[in-house]
Amino acid sequence: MDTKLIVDEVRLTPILISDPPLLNTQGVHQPYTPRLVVEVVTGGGVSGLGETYGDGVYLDTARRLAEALPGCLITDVNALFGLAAQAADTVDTVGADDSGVDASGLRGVRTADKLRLSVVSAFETACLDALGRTLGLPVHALLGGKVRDEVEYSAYLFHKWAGTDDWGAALDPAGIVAQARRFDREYGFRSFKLKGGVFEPEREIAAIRALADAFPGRPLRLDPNGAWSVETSLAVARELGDVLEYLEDPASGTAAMAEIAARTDVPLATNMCVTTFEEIPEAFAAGAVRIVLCDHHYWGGLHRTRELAALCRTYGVGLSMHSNTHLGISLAAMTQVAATLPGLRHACDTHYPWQTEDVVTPRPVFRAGRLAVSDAPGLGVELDRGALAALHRRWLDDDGTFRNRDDTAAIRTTHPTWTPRHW
Ligand code: GKR
Ligand code: MG
Repeated sequence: MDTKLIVDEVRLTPILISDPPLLNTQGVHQPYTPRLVVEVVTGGGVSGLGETYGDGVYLDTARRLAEALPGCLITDVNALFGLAAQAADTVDTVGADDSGVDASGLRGVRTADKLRLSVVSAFETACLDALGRTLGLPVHALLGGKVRDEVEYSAYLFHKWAGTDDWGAALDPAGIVAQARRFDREYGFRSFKLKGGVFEPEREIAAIRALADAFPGRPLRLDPNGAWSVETSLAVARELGDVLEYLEDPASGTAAMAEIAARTDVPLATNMCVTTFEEIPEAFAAGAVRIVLCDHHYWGGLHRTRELAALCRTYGVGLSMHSNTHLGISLAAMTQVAATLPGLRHACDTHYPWQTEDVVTPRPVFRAGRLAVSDAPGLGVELDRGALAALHRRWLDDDGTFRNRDDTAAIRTTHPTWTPRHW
């Protein structure tokens, strides 16, 4: 066996990255959010990179998987699912199967399965990066080849508090338009997504109207993460039907989404009610969504993203991408897989511009809202070991306050009686 294709060592580096005080239905982003950097090192001394959620429950499973991987082939990414299942059996996934919304992702209920898939995704990405570097091929070539040279991303607008960042507060429609103007000026994004469910719907409708006036004809999306009732969602759809590209997760659950879809022409998108293959049959049969927002982390990696894309094509459902707070390794993985997907008609989400710190160098640069698809070997990003060490040092020095993302705890440090709202 060629040792160049064999895993020699796996390095896991949990880090804390700074994050601005962005508001959502769960509260506010903490000043630091956990991520995990995975390095798979081959017998040939090549190192491949992956990135995923860094909360404690992910770390526990990742540690067991990292122990199991040496000796395995980097080509054998399908085996990761079995190895991860065995690894997960040995860890305590308490908190992984609660019935609430996932505090580290607002992506529907967190289950032990989704948690495991999110861990696998980083190992799969790292194996593909290592394989690409070994063979001198970009990851997109390992996925069948790119069908486009650039991937379009959308600006991700948030109501926010003033923080240590240089964006200032954005708490009303004028603040949201100012934020959008900066995204337009500095990144050239064409589409705008507003995170909703923060203020009463009237204020968020006014923000979208203000965006439509400021950027006539541009694609606009509003995503309240399921905070509205069916009737509220329909009222918002009536108000904004002429300007919305789509409404994202207006209400919670497939049944509510299906009822809304049956009563409005505004397309519905989701990253909350279709988050696993098991959820697809019911949602597609009910016509609950017109666009699925894939996230390679919780769908289980880049190959699974392509499997989801094939299903969506088969059923005439659109596909785009969801994102959470992430760094340049994940952005490179998103771009590589998006480059291989035919029929990607909606700009992908990314939180990346909100992140001032990164572990890759140089930082990716958006031009006209797009990222060029790298043809360099692997993911096409280089690890900045100094930055990685500094962000890991922050994680080591943390007393535990920020090692698990908890937006509700964060908002309660300022508003002790705050509870999630529904309209
Ligand atoms: O970062 O606050 C946030 C978002 O609300 C994120 O947690 C969601 O997962 O961006 C996400 C979404 O589209 O639902
Ligand atoms: Mg969403």
